[in-house]
Amino acid sequence: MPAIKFRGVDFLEFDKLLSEDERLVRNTARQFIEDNLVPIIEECNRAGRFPKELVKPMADLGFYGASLQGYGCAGMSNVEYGLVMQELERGDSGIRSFVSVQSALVMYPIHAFGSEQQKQTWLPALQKGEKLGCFGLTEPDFGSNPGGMRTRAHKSGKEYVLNGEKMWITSGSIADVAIIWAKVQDEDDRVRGFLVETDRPGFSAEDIHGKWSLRASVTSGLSLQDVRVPECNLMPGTGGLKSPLMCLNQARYGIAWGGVGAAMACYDCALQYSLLRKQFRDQPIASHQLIQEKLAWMITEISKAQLLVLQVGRLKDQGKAKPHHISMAKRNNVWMALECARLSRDILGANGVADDYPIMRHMMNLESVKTYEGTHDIHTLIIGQSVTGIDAF
Ligand code: TGC
Ligand code: FAD
Repeated sequence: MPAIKFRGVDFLEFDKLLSEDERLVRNTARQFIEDNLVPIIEECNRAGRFPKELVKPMADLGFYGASLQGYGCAGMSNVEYGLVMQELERGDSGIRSFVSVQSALVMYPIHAFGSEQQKQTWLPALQKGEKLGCFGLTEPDFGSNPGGMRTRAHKSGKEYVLNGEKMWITSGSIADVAIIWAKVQDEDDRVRGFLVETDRPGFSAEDIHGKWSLRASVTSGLSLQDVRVPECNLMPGTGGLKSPLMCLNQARYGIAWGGVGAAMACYDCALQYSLLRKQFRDQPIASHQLIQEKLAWMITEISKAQLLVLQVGRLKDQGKAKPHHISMAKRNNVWMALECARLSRDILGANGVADDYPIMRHMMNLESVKTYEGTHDIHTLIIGQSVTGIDAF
């Protein structure tokens, strides 16, 4: 079977809805992934290795904090940023995860809630990839319900002392700075965000091994035991659970675009394979109605998902996107991508389970993407709350 090379997916003339700048950004990211990630990703996935060598080249293309203004950031529109996320996840969800965390969960909160000194210290270095960050919200006993967190901070002179455990933290052990969400005892347990340099005494990060998903991404548990930070490490604009949830809006939006990328990769591979693979009377399997039904389902869902996330992106660019809009896009597009991965795997038969093709890797990755940043069911409840006004969590 000849090697299958991605050709792009555009059934409904979606490209015509994009501006020239948007297409340029998308094509640049697409070429980067084709040249730099595609040749190494299967080896990284097998070895459980994060391709750190791509950190700097991605910084040079302006991928980190791409939609932020100032501090060396690229100042892209939300649609342009989304198209970058789509292309990164077309390569691998783990790489998109890394960029999502660095951008939406580390640089965004510093930009939105940080002091001017914090912004000057961290944003240019994070943008250049000279420093890496992670986002610690989830705890061993509090995932969907982060409001229950046990991590606490209390004031001691001109310092805060932090204690707690964070779990399932992307980039945890490679980060220079961790955004740690903690309840502040001196403020009636109000949730606040702290910048914690990871070389501070009492801070440790241990990688989670044995993942069948996002193998090219680092995932760690964090432990904070009497970690002391100066009071200027508190992000002054944070206050309440709303602050970390605002960061999640940014990351969930990128994931919704990423789902389209992973689905495109699977669909295009399955389509090309079905035209090459022959069974019965020397006919390509694409000639069978049952194969065509799968392809028709996928191209329909991918086309709908493209339009959904573009509309959410346009609303976001106008400052009108609401959290429940983003929930709809994340929930639908990740589910759609996982279904496309399963159908595509089926079309490839036995070859579908081998890593000569990207499909099984995408399928395994998407199991995490369906769970993190709010599970599929939590997003169902967010949409349900929005339309009924009733909280069913
Ligand atoms: P609730 O009482 O509803 O809300 C508390 C306050 O927050 C406000 N709010 C939001 N604000 C901005 N954006 C949103 N999306 C918001 N959702 C709620 C809300 O209005 C309220 O404000 P105020 O002013 O009244 O205080 O909070 P709740 O405790 O009932 O929880 C609501 C729920 C379940 C939706 C929320 O907890 C939730 O989203 N849970 C899911 C947790 C989650 O997504 N965790 C993600 C961790 S990070 C991660 O997974 C990174 S993966 C990274 C990668 O590798 O890509
Ligand atoms: P739980 O909350 O225990 O949920 C288990 C099941 O119960 C789910 O099906 C859920 O939908 C369901 N459920 C829960 N509550 C309800 C309800 N009220 N009604 C109906 N069903 C419900 N977190 C971070 O903070 N930072 C990171 O960088 C990060 N990276 C991650 C990377 C990976 C690879 C993974 C897998 C996770 C990561 N997470 C991160 C954690 C992620 O956000 C959580 O896993 C997610 O929020 C779900 O929490 P949980 O796993 O504890 O599941």
